[in-house]
Amino acid sequence: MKEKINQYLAEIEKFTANTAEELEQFRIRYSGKKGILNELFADFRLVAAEERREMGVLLNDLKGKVQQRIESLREGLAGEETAAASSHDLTLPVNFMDAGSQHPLMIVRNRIIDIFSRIGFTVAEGPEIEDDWHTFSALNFAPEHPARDMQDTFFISENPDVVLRTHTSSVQVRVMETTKPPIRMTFPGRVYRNEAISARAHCFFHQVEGLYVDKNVSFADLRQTLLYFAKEMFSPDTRIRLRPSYFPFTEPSAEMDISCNLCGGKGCGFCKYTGWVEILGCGMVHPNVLKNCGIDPGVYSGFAFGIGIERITNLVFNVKDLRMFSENDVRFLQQFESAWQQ
Ligand code: 2NL
Repeated sequence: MKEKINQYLAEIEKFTANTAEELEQFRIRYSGKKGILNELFADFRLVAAEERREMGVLLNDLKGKVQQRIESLREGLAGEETAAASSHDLTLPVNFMDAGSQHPLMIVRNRIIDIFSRIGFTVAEGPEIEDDWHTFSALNFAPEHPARDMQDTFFISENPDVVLRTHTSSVQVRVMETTKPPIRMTFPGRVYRNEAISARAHCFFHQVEGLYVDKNVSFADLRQTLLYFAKEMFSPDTRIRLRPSYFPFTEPSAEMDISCNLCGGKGCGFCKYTGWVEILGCGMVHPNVLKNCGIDPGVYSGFAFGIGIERITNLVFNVKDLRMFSENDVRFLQQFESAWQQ
């Protein structure tokens, strides 16, 4: 019996449990109803009187060792379990935070503002909800001009003096009314037109307008400034062409084309085989507009231009459908993150 006990002691000392299940098997083997301890205590009754004392001590010691072993292994396993549940697994892949990206229209808008800021144009913004004076009358729109039609402009029906601005020129009027020239500024912002929404039209779009008012500002200044812009915006070998046009607020007025940046002016599907692509409208500020804003057209002259941001963005990024700009589909928006930054 002594021998057996020593064998068991060695086994207990060596035993380790990797799982709770293994530990339970061990417990049953020793402390179970038909386990080793009960078996030994049953045998103990048959032990001769002179050996009883010694055997009793050995048996009780074995029982204690079994108990200790089970307890210490149980603690170890529980410790591992809580460690697994609560501690961070440093080998797991990182959850990257989506950094977001600039909207393509804002990339282009900022680039336009930046190009003009390098030749001294500061930036001004103003209200999207305007009155008739700043939107139409001050800008030399005739009383019956079609732009004043409900079909083209969003009016507030209770008060037809309140409109959603159709261009950022209204901000220019506000600046001219309150600022003594020289004025050299760009005017970015959202503008509204009463259009049925399609791939090619939307009820709002974005503009950067520009204004330069000082003594002796000429059409040559207009042309050179816009040539600088075209070269900075597209490429140094870009050429420009000014075609006569009409706006109520400029005289003379022009439409500006750039040499097609896809085919270099040779003619391709994109420029409809003309070699030229229209990018903006411009002209010399009409004397009536200067007068309406409190600036003496006998002393000052100026040029102005209006750039449609969607149009330039379509040119640069080849976006086919205007609606994409306001749907906020991240699959669309994410494409512009790194493309064509400064
Ligand atoms: C276009 C054409 C243009 C202007 C905007 C302007 C503003 C004032 C006075 C005179 Cl306050 N002109 N702005 C001038 C010519 C053209 O925009 O097609 N824009 C998208």
